[in-house]
Amino acid sequence: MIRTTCAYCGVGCGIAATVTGERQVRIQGDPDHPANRGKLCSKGTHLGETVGLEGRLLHPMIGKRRASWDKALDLVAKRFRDTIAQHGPDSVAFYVSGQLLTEDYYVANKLMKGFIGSANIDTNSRLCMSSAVAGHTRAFGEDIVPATYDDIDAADLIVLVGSNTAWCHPIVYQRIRARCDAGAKLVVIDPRRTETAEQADLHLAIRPGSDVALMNGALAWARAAGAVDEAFLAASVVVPEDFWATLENGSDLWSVAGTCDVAPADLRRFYEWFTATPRTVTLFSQGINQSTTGTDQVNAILNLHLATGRIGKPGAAPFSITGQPNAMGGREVGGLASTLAAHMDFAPENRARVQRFWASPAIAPKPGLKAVDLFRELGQGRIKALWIMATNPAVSMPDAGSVRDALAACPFVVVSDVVAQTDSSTHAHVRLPAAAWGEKDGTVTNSDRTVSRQRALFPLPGEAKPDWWIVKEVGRRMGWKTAFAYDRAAEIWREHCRLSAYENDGARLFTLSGLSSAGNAEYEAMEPFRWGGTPFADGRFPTPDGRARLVPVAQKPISAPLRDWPMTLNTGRYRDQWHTMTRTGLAPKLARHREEPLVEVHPDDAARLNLIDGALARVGTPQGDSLFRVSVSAGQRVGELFVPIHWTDQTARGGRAGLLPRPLTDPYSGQPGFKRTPASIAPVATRWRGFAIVAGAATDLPDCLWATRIAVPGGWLWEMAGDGDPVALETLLPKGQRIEATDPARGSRRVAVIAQDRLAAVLFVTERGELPSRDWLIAQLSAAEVAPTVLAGRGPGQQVERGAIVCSCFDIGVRTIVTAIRDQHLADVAAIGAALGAGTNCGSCRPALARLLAETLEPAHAHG
Ligand SMILES: Nc1nc2c(c(=O)[nH]1)N[C@H]1C(S)=C(S)[C@@H](COP(=O)(O)OP(=O)(O)OC[C@H]3O[C@@H](n4cnc5c(=O)[nH]c(N)nc54)[C@H](O)[C@@H]3O)O[C@H]1N2
Ligand SMILES: Nc1nc2c(c(=O)[nH]1)N[C@H]1C(S)=C(S)[C@@H](COP(=O)(O)OP(=O)(O)OC[C@H]3O[C@@H](n4cnc5c(=O)[nH]c(N)nc54)[C@H](O)[C@@H]3O)O[C@H]1N2
Ligand code: SF4
Ligand SMILES: [Mo]
Repeated sequence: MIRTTCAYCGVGCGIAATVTGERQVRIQGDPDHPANRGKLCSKGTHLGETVGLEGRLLHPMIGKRRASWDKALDLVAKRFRDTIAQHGPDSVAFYVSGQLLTEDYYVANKLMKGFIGSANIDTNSRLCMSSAVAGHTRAFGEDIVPATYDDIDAADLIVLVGSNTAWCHPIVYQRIRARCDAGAKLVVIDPRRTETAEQADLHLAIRPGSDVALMNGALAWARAAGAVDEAFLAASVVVPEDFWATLENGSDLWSVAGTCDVAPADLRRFYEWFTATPRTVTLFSQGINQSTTGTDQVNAILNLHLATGRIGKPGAAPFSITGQPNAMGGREVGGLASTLAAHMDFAPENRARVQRFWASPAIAPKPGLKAVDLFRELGQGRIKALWIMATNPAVSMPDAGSVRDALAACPFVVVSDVVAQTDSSTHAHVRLPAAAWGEKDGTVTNSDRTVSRQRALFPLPGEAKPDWWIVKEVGRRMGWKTAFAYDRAAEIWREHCRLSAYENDGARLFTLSGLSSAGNAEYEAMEPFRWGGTPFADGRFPTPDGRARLVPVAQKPISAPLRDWPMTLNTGRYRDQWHTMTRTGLAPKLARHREEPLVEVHPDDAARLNLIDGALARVGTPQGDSLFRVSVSAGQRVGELFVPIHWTDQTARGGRAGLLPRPLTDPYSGQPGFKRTPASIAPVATRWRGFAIVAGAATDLPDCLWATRIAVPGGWLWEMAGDGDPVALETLLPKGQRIEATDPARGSRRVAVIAQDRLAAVLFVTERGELPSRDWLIAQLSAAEVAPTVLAGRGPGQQVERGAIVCSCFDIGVRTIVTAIRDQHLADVAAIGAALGAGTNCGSCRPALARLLAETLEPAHAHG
């Protein structure tokens, strides 16, 4: 058994992994890890399905040709060196990721900022939590997350702002639920009625972008009610002269209710609960951060906690929960273009100190380009060599179409990735094979400052190498042999710890001073630990005067809908997929919760705009457009759309959320506003729809209007629709014996391909007819012989229709659950678990089960 940390989100769950074969592993939660105490969500539970080598990049590639490591590394070093010699250090850039380990991140940051001498290294964390970083720095003087998960266990009121925690941080959510079961109240502030919101004591479906008004109103209310902690303010906080005047303006209940578009009674309930509950934890993520006013929104939350003294005490804290597994490690090494290293900025004394420590020839003189600016300059030809590591900007950047154009035009693009083909690596001149989760070895820091080890489970496959190794090799080949002479991750870790403590008299709270002497064996055996204790418990903050700052922030006017773009587009995540699906997309168990990218739209809008549930629609913005399948949902506000971010050119035609958002950013953090883009939506007519199930490796996308691909046991399921001739779908079918049936009256065609006596593929297409359930046909891929009824799409006897998968651990579908609730009179989630098993393993589906119960038992009050 090997103890490691989950590959995915910032909860940072510990995993106990047992390798059971070549590239096979049994995954269990680590009962001794403080973040999860043995639990795992659906994504962590099914990590074992993602460790195969299908689709991996296993060799360095120059263009389309395999190259030796020596050739590839020499080329990268030479092109960067030459570009710098000709155009200066700011003509090159790295774009890195919160999915790198701390050791990888440290080496990349050191190479760019200390040796190349530019700060043009930014990270996808810019898109993720840079507004939190900027907000913390404005309020506390340093980017410190004051909360820990233990605070959840001690809270009496938990406020989730802009966070779909039940889907995106499921194990934190389970901790929240446990606390609610013990009596704490849960308030969810989100324009959508998410599964998180459905279970809340109070859901405020606010107008998007109105969070500052909401928080300022809460503080004004608390102040009027005498809940401001005057003693704490006097001792520990600087209150600017205009602070209260700015705050009070427009902050009465009725004005806020109008701005936020919520019922005054609901708002009042929140304000009263907040005022009355000293032990309040406010967790926030992308609904707050990903906004052109994200930093102000963060500070509005921090103001609320500072002014009421709800910080540095158990159960009382603002809590920025991080998305990626090592977003926090990236902050610690200083991997953002706007930070230098180890929680130091670009002040002259910091630059001198870091340069001294690195004994480096150069030190970045000023902050570098933030992601959106970086890709803009790339497009304008000012960045001439770019190295992308562990991120997929051609999908995940706003206005991704322009990012693709910029990548295509850049003279030299290097991509380090674990998979061979991504929408970004299509544009790479050099692709470098990185070690993946299960092979890499180092440390990550989760949302609550707990540092854990990720450990290798398997030997490195093919020629894959750890990211730190790749970067240090390039550093050495650029001429800095001793500075990049690392042999193992532990050496880098020790250097990182030493830098955090270097000339640190306590002015920087981030320090790992005790750990810099850890030997290799100690590093190997390192237990999870949290740095920073309970920050601010002594009422002191890392500012020159030791006091925090209240930051006056005012609600910006929210623009009225535009004539041509009357809708507001929101983007975000699905429960069982991770970002661009390069890894979760491999797991059949995770694929069937949401099989296709849906655009969620309110029933009133659907009726007005002729959008039909299950049909296709085109979502457009000034940046681009893409098709989505319509899902009519009362959980949306009128005038607002929601689409998921996960589908790419590798997995779908259509469903491309990244093409749509504007590249507009917050002025302090540079974080793009992904959640609020003026958009339009219109129905798209198709002549036919169909699906294919194909055994074996994934094939290229067929040429039709709509096609999405998901993994199923033994192969792939394609869902398709189009207006042309479905003959283009033939490209999906392998060679073999064919049986076929057509029904001209319904415009239907059914094909099965048999190879070596087994089912190799089926294709079902229809213009006016029905399509059979996919489940039985998928199961036939694994059958020893081909069923005679294969073209009927069903076996003999009664078919059990599962419907969309709700419980991915036990493959239990919505129809099975609803039938059981009705027939067996199940009254609660536990009863469903006892009857079907659903929800008894990872628990990620328990919010969905609760909703199905409510809908089935009280259809009149059903939620969409
Ligand atoms: N399943 C899954 N989990 C993940 C990830 C994943 O890809 N899949 N990614 C991880 C990463 S990197 C991240 S950053 C986190 C993100 O985790 P979350 O932040 O929870 O996820 P999102 O779906 O991006 O957005 C959160 C919510 O913000 C709401 N929102 C939009 N606009 C506003 C607004 O103006 N005000 C308020 N109050 N709310 C608003 C949206 O409706 C949405 O429900 O998830 C992590 N966990
Ligand atoms: N519209 C919209 N866009 C968004 C968001 C949104 O809410 N809405 N959210 C934003 C946020 S918060 C985030 S965090 C980003 C995420 O967006 P990305 O970072 O672009 O998404 P990933 O799919 O996680 O990309 C990680 C890449 O690294 C590879 N990889 C995995 N592990 C390793 C490794 O160890 N080494 C190397 N070298 N490569 C590895 C994967 O195969 C994959 O190609 O998306 C952002 N974009
Ligand atoms: S909550 Fe789920 S995805 Fe996040 S770290 Fe834990 S198991 Fe992994
Ligand atoms: Mo993120």
